[in-house]
Amino acid sequence: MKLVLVLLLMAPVLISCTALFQPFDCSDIHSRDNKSPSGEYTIYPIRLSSDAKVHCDMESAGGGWTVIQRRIDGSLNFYRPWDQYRSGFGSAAGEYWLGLENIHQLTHQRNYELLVNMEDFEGNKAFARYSSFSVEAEHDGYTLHVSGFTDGGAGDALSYHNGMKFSTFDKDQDTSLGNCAKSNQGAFWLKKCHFANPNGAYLWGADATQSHSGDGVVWSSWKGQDYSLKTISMMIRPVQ
Ligand SMILES: [Ca+2]
Repeated sequence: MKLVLVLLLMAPVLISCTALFQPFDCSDIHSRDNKSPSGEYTIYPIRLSSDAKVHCDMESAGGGWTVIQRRIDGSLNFYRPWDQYRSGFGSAAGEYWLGLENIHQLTHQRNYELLVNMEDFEGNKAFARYSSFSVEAEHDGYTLHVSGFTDGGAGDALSYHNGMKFSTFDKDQDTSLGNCAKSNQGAFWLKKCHFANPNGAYLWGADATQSHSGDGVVWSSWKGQDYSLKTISMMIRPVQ
């Protein structure tokens, strides 16, 4: 009887402890319970002030990855203006972009590695991994820093973009005379213009006519500029 009473008295404490768990990223969720499945979780990248729904990949290379960008079926239009790339769009259950501000907040507070998983329409899979990934603040144009490439068959299409500011069709911060985001239907750390266009138009595989070169969901070091991938996701995890 006494035990029951003690348990009853402790219940609110136990419940509040559970409620107070506010993971910074998916690695916190994975560290707390390494049997947590891949799926949708809530994280708190700007500490307690705001939350974000994300997909956590708990399987790739040991798990604990926070997915910052996800294309799986072409159901979501990624051709969007600056304010949406800044705040994020889509749904963690499907396709989404986490948002530059959240990505900056995460990578500003911890040191991250980056994994890019991708798949073509023939069922082939490949990845590219980078030992260091961070994004500067908005007043620095959300400049990308990426280095330490490891090849998982996809090749290195991202190092070219290192040091670039982020561009959307309504905010041209690329180094081309034209507007790369407009001419390639994308939004990315565009240069002159790109070797990778993960936020490009969903164009369903190979384009034999090459009439939309570079406009698709492109990772050129794997499939070239005229192949639009079936899936691609960019995910980050803290490094020790
Ligand atoms: Ca330009």
